[in-house]
Amino acid sequence: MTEKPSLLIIGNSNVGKSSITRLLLPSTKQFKGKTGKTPGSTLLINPIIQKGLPYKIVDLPGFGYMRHSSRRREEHIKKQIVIHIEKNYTQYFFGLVIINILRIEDEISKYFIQNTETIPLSFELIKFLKEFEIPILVIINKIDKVSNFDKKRIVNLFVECAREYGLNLIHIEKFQEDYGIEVPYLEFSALKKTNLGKLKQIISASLI
Ligand SMILES: Nc1nc2c(ncn2[C@@H]2O[C@H](COP(=O)(O)OP(=O)(O)O)[C@@H](O)[C@H]2O)c(=O)[nH]1
Ligand SMILES: [Mg+2]
Repeated sequence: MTEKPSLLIIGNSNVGKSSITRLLLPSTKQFKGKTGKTPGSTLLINPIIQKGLPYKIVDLPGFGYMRHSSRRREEHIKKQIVIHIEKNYTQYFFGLVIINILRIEDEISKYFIQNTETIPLSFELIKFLKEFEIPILVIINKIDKVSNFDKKRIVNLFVECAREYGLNLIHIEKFQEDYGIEVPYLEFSALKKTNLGKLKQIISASLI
């Protein structure tokens, strides 16, 4: 029997990884949302396997994942993520990079506007995953927390800034290529289940 392929769910702490995982599971009874927690500085990789779910879910912290952790610890975790992906990239059929819409402006301001030598960590992560040819979808989560006007403004800022780093982010509805320079994004709310049907459809389509 062949093993189930894995779905990667990756993003900083508090962006909604566990909430999104829960929405994808046929049964949420045993799921307490404890994946991706990293006690000490060891990256805990604990795939979720369920009957009726045709893939495993692996939840990993992003590249700059905690508000209260030291720079050193963050670097250490980042190294472990890199090693894990280098070793295991073939098991991943798809990756969801989760971003909190409320964090975008801060990140861009810190890493792009104030210091043009650095790269926003989300873009670094996306580029890293692209190198391994893991098809990815960027999920811009928590859109229920902003007005429609702000949503458009922030998403535009995100897309334009990504372009400065050679990343072509494109709305999922306009996305066509499987592998290319383009990376699709989906506006999402785990709270309101906005675009959940779309997300499930995209994941299923990439399983075949
Ligand atoms: N308003 C809102 N809150 C959300 C959304 N997704 C997650 N949250 C909340 O954000 C917090 C962190 O979510 P969680 O799934 O634990 O994030 P994780 O640390 O990435 O696993 C929780 O309080 C969630 O209820 C969303 O789409 N909208
Ligand atoms: Mg979590």
